[in-house]
Amino acid sequence: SSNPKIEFYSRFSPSPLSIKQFLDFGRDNACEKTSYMFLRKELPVRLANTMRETNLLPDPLLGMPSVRLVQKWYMQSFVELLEYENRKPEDPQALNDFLDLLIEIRNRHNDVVPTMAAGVIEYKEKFGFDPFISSNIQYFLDRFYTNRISFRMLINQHTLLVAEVVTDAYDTARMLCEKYYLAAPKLKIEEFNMKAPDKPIQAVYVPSHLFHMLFELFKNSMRATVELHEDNVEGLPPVKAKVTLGKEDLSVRISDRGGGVPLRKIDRLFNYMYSTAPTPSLEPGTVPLAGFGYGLPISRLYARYFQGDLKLYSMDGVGTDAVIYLKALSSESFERLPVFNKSALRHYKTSPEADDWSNPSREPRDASKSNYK
Ligand code: W6P
Repeated sequence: SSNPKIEFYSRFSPSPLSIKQFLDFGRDNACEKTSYMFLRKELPVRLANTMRETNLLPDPLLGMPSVRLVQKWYMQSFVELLEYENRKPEDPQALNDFLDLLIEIRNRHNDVVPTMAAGVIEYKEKFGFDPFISSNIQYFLDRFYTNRISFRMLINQHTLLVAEVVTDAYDTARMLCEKYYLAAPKLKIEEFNMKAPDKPIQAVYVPSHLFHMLFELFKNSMRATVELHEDNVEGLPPVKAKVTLGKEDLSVRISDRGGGVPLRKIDRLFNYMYSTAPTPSLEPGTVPLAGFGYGLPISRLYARYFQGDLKLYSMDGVGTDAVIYLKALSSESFERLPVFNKSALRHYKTSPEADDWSNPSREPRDASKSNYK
C-alpha cells in the first residue's frame, strides 16, 4: 500500500473490548466524547489492519472487479475517518458529523459479504478449484469477516437506527404471515425528526426490546388485515409505520386497516387471564399468527421498563393504531422496577371496589316495582 496513513495505522494492534465495555460504550451522552476519542483511532486501526492483509491475496483475486470494489469502500471509509484526527471532542459539530459518518460508512459496507462472495465465484469459474488457494481464501475470509463483525459492532453500539429495527421486525413478521396466510400487507414507513429534520432517528435503547415490541404489533396488524380482507388478498391495505422524534418522546406508531377492536375489548388484549382463555374459534391444527399469548402485555412491560409506554387506539370497523412511546433522552430512561411496600400489599388485600355507577337497562323503570338496594 502506497498510503503512508494505512502504513501508520496498521502498526497499531486493535484494542479488544470486553462485553462490559461494550455495554458501557456510548450509553449516555456524558461518554460520547470518550467514545469519539476511542473510535476515531480504533476504527482506522481496524480498517488499516484488514486492508494490509487484503493486499496479500493472490493477484488474480485482487484483480477481480468485486474485490476492487470492496477495497475502494475500505479506502474511502478510511480516508473519511482521518478527517477527525484533529477535530476536538469539545466541538459538538464534530461529534454530530462523526455520527453521520459512521452511519454512512455502515451503509457503504452493507454488501461486503455478497460482493466478496461474487469475487470468489468469479475466481473459481476462471481458474477452477485449487486447494492451496482455497485454504488461503479460507484463512483470509475468516479474518476479514471477523474484522467486519467487530467494526460494525463498534458502530452499532454507538447508534441504533430506529427505522432499521422497524423494517427488520416487519420483515420477520411478514415471513410468518406469508407462511400462514400466503399473503401479507406491505409496509409504508415514514420518519419525522423534529430535532434534526434531515437526519435519521437514532436512539440509545435495547435493540432486542424494540424489536420484540414491533414484531408483536406487526403480527397483530397483519393478522387483522389479512383476516378482514381474506377475499381480496391482492389489495391488502398496507400497514403504516411512523417514527417520530420530539423533545421528550421518541414514538413509533403502527397503523392497520384491519377492522379495529371495539373499545370494550381493548383492555382484554393486555389481560393475562383473558389472553390464556381457550378460544372457540381456534380450530385444531391451525397455529395463529398472533393474539393468543402474552405478546401484548409483555411488550407493554418492555416499553414501561425504560419509562415509556405502549398504547392502542382503535376505531371499531376501521383499524387500529398502536403507539410505542420511548424516552427521547437517555438521561430519562432509567429502569422502572417493582417495589414491595404497603401500597403493593394493599393490592393483594383489597377486593375491587364496588361499582358506584348505575347499571344499564333496556326498559324504562317499572314504577310499580321497587328499586331498593
Ligand atoms: C388489531 C388488533 C391489534 C392489537 C395490537 C396491535 C394492532 C392490532 N390490530 O386489529
